[in-house]
Amino acid sequence: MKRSLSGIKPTGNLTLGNYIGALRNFKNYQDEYENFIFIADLHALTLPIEPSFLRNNTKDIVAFYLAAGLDPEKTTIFLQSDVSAHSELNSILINYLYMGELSRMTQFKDKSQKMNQNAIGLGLFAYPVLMCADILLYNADVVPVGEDQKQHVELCRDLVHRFNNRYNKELFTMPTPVIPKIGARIMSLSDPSKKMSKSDPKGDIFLKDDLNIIRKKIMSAVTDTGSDVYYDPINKPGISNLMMIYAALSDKTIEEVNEQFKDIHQYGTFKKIVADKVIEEIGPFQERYKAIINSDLIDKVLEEGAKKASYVANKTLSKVKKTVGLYVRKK
Ligand code: AQP
Repeated sequence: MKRSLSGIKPTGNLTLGNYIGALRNFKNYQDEYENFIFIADLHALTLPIEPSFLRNNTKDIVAFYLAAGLDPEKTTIFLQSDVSAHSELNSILINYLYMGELSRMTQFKDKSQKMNQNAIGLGLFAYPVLMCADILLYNADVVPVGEDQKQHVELCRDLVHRFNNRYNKELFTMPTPVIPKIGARIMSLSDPSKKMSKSDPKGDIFLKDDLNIIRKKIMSAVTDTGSDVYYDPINKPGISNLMMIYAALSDKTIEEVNEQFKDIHQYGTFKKIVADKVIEEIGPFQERYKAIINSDLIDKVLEEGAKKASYVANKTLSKVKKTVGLYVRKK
């Protein structure tokens, strides 16, 4: 059976962008693939973060995974920091990616340019190396991600070529990024030129927002001049973003949504339909989350997940160590 691997980093409150671009799709892989889904908590340390915030976000993500329909019997749900092989493979792979290619990563450029240039952590720069370790430890065939993570998976593909060629063996499986056709890049509701992002929350809808707040945020989303509702991301970015949200949550294509709204000539009416759709989906999701977040299910799932993930990851790590010439004692 082929493997799928994905994760979310607990850097903030999860947004509707994370839900549509990632979380909502994860359960689709658990019947077809051997599914590994983790919480990328080591990645969350790449920017300064309050410890209690990180801990709470981590618990939240486990509860969100379960509320989104991930079944621990079918999907291995685990914490990155529970599987030490991630850090160990990172220490090896860091020698096989180059500073030039890491400095060209869009996410690094975006995040680092907002920072004091003398205080950019090495971890932020080397973020894609750890992400390669995450993917390659499980020999993942597919990596479901939103648009912004595609570049990192492509860098990982370069690393696989380089590593396998250097040692003349197919040690690592070539991963393929899987980007949702609809909703791979949900934009901010207050500035549709910017991605909705949990660590830079402007115009975000959070998955834990009160439903009334969600409605208010959608009703006051920035729109464009005019009153017709059609998809045109260049000239109507605000309306197009709301259409994208609606399409993703209705499992419809943009063409179908264009057709559905062609006779609506009032943004207010359109926004109300979008708000109803978001609430129809997020309302029951929040109820499931509330039933899980204070139960002992979270620790049980993580404990079981750590065992299963470590077993697979340690096997790969051992092969890599032998391949690069590290001495591995017979057991
Ligand atoms: N706005 C978005 N639209 C669609 N997909 C999105 N994703 C993130 N934002 C959107 C997808 O969510 C998954 C988890 O992302 P991550 O936690 O690994 O970090 P990220 O990609 O950097 O997401 P954020 O929310 O912007 O986090 P911060 O602010 O911490 O960097 C990924 O599959 C991502 O593509």
